[in-house]
Order: sequence, then C-alpha cells, then structure tokens
Amino acid sequence: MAEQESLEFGKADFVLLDQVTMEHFMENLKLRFEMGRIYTYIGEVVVSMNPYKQTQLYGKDVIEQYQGRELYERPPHLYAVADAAYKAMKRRAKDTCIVISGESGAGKTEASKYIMQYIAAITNPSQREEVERVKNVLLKSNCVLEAFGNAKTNRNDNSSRFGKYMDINFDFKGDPTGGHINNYLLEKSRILHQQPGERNFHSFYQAGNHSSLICSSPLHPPISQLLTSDQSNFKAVADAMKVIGFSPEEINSVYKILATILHLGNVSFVTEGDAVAIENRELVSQLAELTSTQPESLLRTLLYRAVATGGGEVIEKGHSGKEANYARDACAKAIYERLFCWIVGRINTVIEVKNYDARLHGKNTVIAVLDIYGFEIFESNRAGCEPPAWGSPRELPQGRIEYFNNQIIVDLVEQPHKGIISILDEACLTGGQVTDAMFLESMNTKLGKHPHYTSRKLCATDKSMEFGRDFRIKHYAGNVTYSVEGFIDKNKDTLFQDFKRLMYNSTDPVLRDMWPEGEVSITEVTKRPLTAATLFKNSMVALVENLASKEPYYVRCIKPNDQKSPLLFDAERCRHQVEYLGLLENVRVRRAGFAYRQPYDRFLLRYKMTCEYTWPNHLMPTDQEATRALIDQHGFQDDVAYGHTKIFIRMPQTLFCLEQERAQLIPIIVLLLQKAWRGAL
Ligand code: AD9
Ligand code: MG
Repeated sequence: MAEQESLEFGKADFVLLDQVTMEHFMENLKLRFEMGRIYTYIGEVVVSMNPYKQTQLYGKDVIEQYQGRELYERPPHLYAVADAAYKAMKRRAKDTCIVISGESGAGKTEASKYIMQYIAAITNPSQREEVERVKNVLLKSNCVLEAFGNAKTNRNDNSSRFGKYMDINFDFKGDPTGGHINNYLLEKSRILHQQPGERNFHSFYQAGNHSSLICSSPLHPPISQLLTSDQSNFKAVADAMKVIGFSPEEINSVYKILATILHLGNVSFVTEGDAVAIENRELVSQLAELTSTQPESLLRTLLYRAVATGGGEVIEKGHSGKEANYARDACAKAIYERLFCWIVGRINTVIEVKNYDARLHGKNTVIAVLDIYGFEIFESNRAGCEPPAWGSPRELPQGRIEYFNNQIIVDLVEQPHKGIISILDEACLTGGQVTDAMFLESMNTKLGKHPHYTSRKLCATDKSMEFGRDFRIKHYAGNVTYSVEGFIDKNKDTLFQDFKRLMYNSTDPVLRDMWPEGEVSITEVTKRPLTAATLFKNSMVALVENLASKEPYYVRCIKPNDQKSPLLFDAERCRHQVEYLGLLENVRVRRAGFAYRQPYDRFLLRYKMTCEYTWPNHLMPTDQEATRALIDQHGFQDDVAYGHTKIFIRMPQTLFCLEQERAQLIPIIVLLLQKAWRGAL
C-alpha cells in the first residue's frame, strides 16, 4: 500500500527493508537510484538522491497527483512532504518547518525550490490578487538571492554560499500572505580569494551585462571564467528584481556597488619612507564617483584612520602598508556582505505580512523552509569555511539504539568560558598582538584532555597535522582538521569606523542605508562589537529555538558521486553520507518506535465519526478510553500504544486506513446533517 509501484523498484520506504543493515540499505538506495526512483521514505523523512539530470518528476500534472493526498498514497516525493507540512499547518493550525540537509551539491537548494513551487501551485484557488503577488515575489526571490549568494565551486556549479531560512505565512484559508527570509554566514571571503577552478559570486559575472562601469574595471572577471548561463541569468535576475519591486535607481546602485568592489580590489599601495600612498590614484576618483562620496574623504579613509586619545581628542593615524591592504580587503568584504543583507531586507519589506488581524482572520500560521549549506571538508578548513553540521533526528525514543550525542561537540565548540568560541573571543579581546598560534596554544592548554579535540602538539606522531597550525575535531561526520590561520582576524572582523562613516555620508541612498552605525563619531564608539563567532553562535541558537517551536519535516539529500554524473552510484561516497546523516539509526528508530503520535483529544476530533462509541460524542470517562474503543473496533490493537496524553501509532498505514474511512464518511454525514436541518426548518 505504501507505494503503487512494483518491487522491482526496491522498497519505497526503508522501514520496510527485510533487515536493517547497511548492506540492505545501500542495496535499496542503489537499486532505486538506478531505476530513476530518486526519493525514498524513512517513515515521514524523504531521502533524496541528486539525479544530476532533468526528470519528469515535477510540474503541474505531478503536483495534481499529490495534492491533498496522504503521504503513503503515492510514490515518495518532496511534494508529499510539502503537502504533509501544508496539511498539518492548515488542519491543525500548526507552524511547521521543512529542514533540508545534506552535503554540498546534494540537491538541497533544488529541493527547497520544488517545495516552494508546490506550495505556490496548490494555494490561492480563488486567484486573489494580493496572494498571487506574494507568491510571485517569494518564487522570484530565489533567483535574486542565488545571483548574489551563490557561486561555482568545485563541488557544485551553483553552490549556496549562505544559509537560508524562509518563513511563509498563511492566512486562515491556507493562502500565503507573506514571508520572511533570514540569511546566515555569507562566505564573504570569496570576494577576495577562490580556490583554483572556482568563481566569485555569480553576480559579478552577470553584472558585466549591465553596465560599462563594471566592464571598464580592470578587475572584471576574466572572460575565460564567464559561463553561457551568465547572460541569460542576468536577464532573469533583472526581471525578478523588477517584479519584486526594486526601483531602477536601486538596481543601478546595486551594480555600482559591485563595480566598487571590483575597483577596490585593484587599489594597490606603495610605501614612501614612513608614509603609504596609493599607486593607482586614478582609481580614487572612479571609486568616489561609484560610491557618491568625496574623493578626498575616500582617499583619507584608504590611508588613515581616526583614533580617539584618552583625553577625548581625535587624531589621525596613518596606516602601515599591511594595515592599508587589510583595511581595503575588509571594506570590500563588508560592502558585499551589507549589499547582500540589504537585498534580503529589501525583499523582506515587500513580503512582510501587513495588517493581519488575528481576531478577524484567525491564527497566522507558518511553514518554514531551511536550506543551510552543507558539510564540506576541504583540504584546509579555515575559520569561516566550516558550516554547521545539521540533522539530529527529532524527539526520538531512546532505548537500545545507540546514538551519537552531539552535545559533546556542541559543548566543545560553544560552552561558556571553556569552549573554542570562548577561547577565541578571549584571545581577540586581550590587547596587544595576538597570533593564531597563540590561540592554538591556548586551546591546547584548555582542551588538551577533551576526547574530541587534538592537535599535532598533543599527538606528536600524527603527521597529518602540522605543528603550530592545525587542530582536529572528531565530529559525528568524521574527523575534520582545521587550520588556525586567519581565525583571529576573521573573528575580530575589524572594519574601521572611518570607512563606515564614509559610506554613511554617501549621497547614494542605497549605499547610505547599509551603514546606519556610520553616524556615530569615533569618540562615541566605546563598546566593542560582538565577535563574528559569537554573532554566528547567537544566530544559530535563535534558529534552533525557532525550529524547535515548529513541527518538523525532513529531507535528507545525498550526492551520488563527485563527477556530477547521472549514471554513477559511488557506493563509498553514498555510504559515508548515509552514515553521517544517521539514516540507518533513523530507520531503526522508526521501526522500533512509532511513526506517529497525537494527543487523544485531537485524534478523537478527527476520527470519531469512524466508531459508533465515539460519534457524535463519547460517554466514556476519559479521551484515552474512548480512543481505545475506537482502535479496538477497527482491530488495530497491535499497531498502537497508549501514552499519558497521546496515542502512538506504529505504521503509517493505520493512519491511512482511518483517513480513508473518514473521507468516505464525511459526505454521508454532511448529507445527514443537511436533511436534519431541513427537517428542523
Ligand atoms: V550547496 O550546499 O548549496 O553547495 P546543494 O544546495 O545541496 O549544494 P543544489 O540543490 O544546488 O545542491 O544541487 C546541485 C546541482 O545538482 C543542481 O544545480 C542541479 O544541476 C543538480 N540537481 C539537484 N537536484 C536536482 C533534481 N531534483 N533534479 C535535477 C538536480 N537536477
Ligand atoms: Mg544550495
């Protein structure tokens, strides 16, 4: 019943495997991949294999097959999980979230877009204009955010270099009324360096189509790096920005800002005696024009910084050559990061829910979609390269099944006073010259005994780490060696106030908007800003709290091979992903435990019409006893367990049977009620 498909396509749900072993799991995964069955369930979780080719799996006709159906009525699909999340939200007024995890190139972003398209397709049957507008903006926002936040990497030609969380708000009718996007940890260092074979953010290549300002930049990306898609994508982005509501002036500012970054990157400094000067002075006037600032102020900002003396005086201090280079790079990164955040914020203003009156319209509910970039192990994992690992399964019954409790790693990283972030912050806050090596030394002292931490100093024989540079964390996904190089700088993320003030004084309203703190004068800047690691930690804590308040649905994406081939099932690579996504444990839990749980009152409310003892109302002392009567009458005694406040249902088929019976009875009940009514009149 789980899937209307023959067994030659393997098991549609890993829960139905004859034996839960890695071999059986992999065999099923491979068989299904080779048969073009890229989706397989583990209970309600969708395991998704990247097909690396266009398929007939999506579109209007397929959407219609899933709309309003129960999860197990149709072959496994993202649409089914989207529909389940939508139904939970609509029927039970539950906020839900769909968490999409997997490594780089596994298909998370594509999955999130299919989910959004599904939700857009099944809502607003009455074609309300405002709802259509919101849906359109939500869909178009993907293309804009990808242009500015995605890049070609060695693993993925369209790799998201930021984490994305999107709320879609719904009204009482179940139609989208708005949304909100949160972005996390844009990889801004990509502005300055890319690994061999990789590119900067797509926007820089697309922008060449926009303005001669950019083409004239000596740093315009080399023609050899341009892709055929850059031109067509540029048009799509321009169209999307228009639909979203960016004004022509705003769009022009955006491209001027991109040109600014390219020109900035070309500014070079020469040392003349004690002083530092700009080698290519002509760039200063071009930059001033692009940023709508005064050339003299811009020049000073590139060469000097204001420093407040103890007595409240402000003096100007010249940069050393090294400082000037550092400040220029910090500016370029900061401008791009602020531009990206501004774009996200601008989209948010267009989709924010306005004038929603809960008294009139009922609860405003949410479906959230989380697409956060995957776990990547580089040859060198530096600060900022390491995205968080995702995916502990929800609410799981403990028991004989062994779990890796990730808390120990979480503590290692973020425990107050003792964790890596605290040690890093402490190093950054002590005055004087702190080096990355000193930070490593401090970790060695404080974390030396931790079972998941090591370094070359602590393990002299392990030559895979470099003395004084590397440390290693034993993650659930495997060992990851980190180079401390750049940790201190990246965590301080120093950006001189002079530069913020310069931008704030720009006559370009878009640029000015991005630097609200530029208003503050140097003598007033007393508080140290939070460090990058602490800011990131805080945003993750808030995200986790937010997700915990929602009913979760999971999509686990797997990348079949590193060649981006539709034909190759690289068993070793897949097995590794299955291992660290914890999929086998997931199957065991689903089998041993119970796939569904519901409070008794809600269960009765939904299914009471299927039993003579509970319809229209039961007379038993408790809802639990009434639920038992209902279950007994159906003969499902062996498929359920009774908790304190909830019923636990082992197999989804049980729920499906109840749903079917309910669906058959409802029209009859409606008919009877109508008759009774007419009789009463
Ligand atoms: V990263 O962490 O952002 O680097 P993702 O998001 O996991 O990564 P993405 O969704 O971008 O991966 O997928 C990578 C590529 O695989 C896409 O550009 C497509 O070419 C390909 N892909 C992924 N999913 C599908 C699919 N369902 N159908 C066809 C797909 N191609
Ligand atoms: Mg992505």
